[in-house]
Amino acid sequence: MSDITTLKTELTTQIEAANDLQSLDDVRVSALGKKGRITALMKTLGTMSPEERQTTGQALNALKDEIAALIKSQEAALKKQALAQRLATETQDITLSTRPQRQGAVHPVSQTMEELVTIFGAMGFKVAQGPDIEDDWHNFTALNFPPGHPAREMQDTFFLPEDPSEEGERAKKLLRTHTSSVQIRHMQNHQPPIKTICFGRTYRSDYDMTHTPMFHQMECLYIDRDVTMAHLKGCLSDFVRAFFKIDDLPVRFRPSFFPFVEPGAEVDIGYVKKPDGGIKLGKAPEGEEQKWMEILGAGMVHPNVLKNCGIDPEAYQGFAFGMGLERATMLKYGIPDLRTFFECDTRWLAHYGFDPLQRPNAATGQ
Ligand code: FA5
Repeated sequence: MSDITTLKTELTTQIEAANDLQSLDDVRVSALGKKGRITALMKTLGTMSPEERQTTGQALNALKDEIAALIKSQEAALKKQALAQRLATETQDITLSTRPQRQGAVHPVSQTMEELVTIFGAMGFKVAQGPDIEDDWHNFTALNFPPGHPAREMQDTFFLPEDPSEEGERAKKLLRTHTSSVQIRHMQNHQPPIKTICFGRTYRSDYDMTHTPMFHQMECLYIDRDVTMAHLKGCLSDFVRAFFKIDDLPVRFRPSFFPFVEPGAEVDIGYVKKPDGGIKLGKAPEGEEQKWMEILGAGMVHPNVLKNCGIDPEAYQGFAFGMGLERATMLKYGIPDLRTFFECDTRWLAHYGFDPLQRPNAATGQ
C-alpha cells in the first residue's frame, strides 16, 4: 500500500509540473499506458491472495481514477492557459479592405422614367397606371379608331385569344400597342381636372435597329375647362428642355394625324450632324444646317374620346402626348442601338447604367 501512496505522490507531482500538453501526455503514458506504472501494478493482482487482491485492487482502481481525473483537469488548465496566451499575443488586422463587391446599375429606361416623374411631378402631374393586356375597345375603339379604320394598321398588333366571359370588342384581347389606353381607363374613372402621366410596356410586331416588339412609352394627359394648344406647346417645350438639359433646344411642332387628337402634331427637336457622323442635340450654329428628329406624338384630345369616357366635350378639353422612352433615352445618352436595351448584357448595363444611390433629385430634376 505504501508503494501506491508513493506512486500517487510522485505522479501527482509530475502532473502538476507538466507545463505543456506534450509533457502531460508523457506522464499519462508513463502512468496509465500499456506499459505504465499503474498498469504494471494492476498486472500483479493475479499473483496475490484473494483478500490482498481485493484491497489492493480497490486501491489501484481508486488511484487510476484519481490520476486520470488529475490529468484531465491539468489538461483543461493548460488549454485555457494556451488560449489566454494566444488571445494576448495574436492580433487580427481588421483594417484590411474587403474583396471588391460587384455593384448593380439602374437601367437607362428606369433612369429616364425617374427623371420624367421628377420633371412632370414639379408641374403637378400624378402617375396613373393601366394593364399590359388590353381589350380592343380601350386600345382602339374608345380612342376613335372604329373597327376597320385604316389607322389600326399603323400599329402592328399582337392579338390574344378571345375572352369568353366578355362580349364584342371587350372580348378581343391584345397586348396594348400604346399607353393611350391608360388615358381612357383614367378618364372613365375620374372627372376633370385630370393631370396625369403614365409609363408602361407597349407591344408591336416590329424589329430593327430603332424598333423592338416590346418598348416603353410615356403618356401625358391634361384635361380641364380652358386647356389650349398653347398650354401643350409650353408644357412640351419646358419638358424637352429640362429632360435634355439644353435651355435653347429647338422644338418644332409639325401637323400630323392620330385618330384620338384634333389637331394632332408630331414634335421634333433640333440637332446638328457631327463630322464623325454622330449627332449633337441643339441649335445649329450660323451657317450650319438645322436638322430635326421626331420624338413624340401629341394633340388636343378629340371630342369623341372625351364622350366615350363620359366627359362633356362642350365643358372640357385638353391635350395628350405620347413618347417612346427608349428613343428619348438613346438620344439623351448617345446609345446607338435600341435592341441592346433588352439583351440583358451586364457589360452594357455597367457602361450605360446609373448609380443606384444617385437618384434624380426631386427639387432640381437633375
Ligand atoms: C403613339 O403610340 C401615340 N399613342 C402617341 C400619342 C399619344 C399621340 C397622345 C398623340 C397623343 P406612335 O405610334 O407614333 O404614337 O408611337 C409613339 C412613339 O413610340 C414613337 O415616336 C417611337 O418613339 C415609339 N415607338 C413606336 N414603335 C416603336 C417600336 N417598335 N420600338 C420602339 N419604339 C417605338
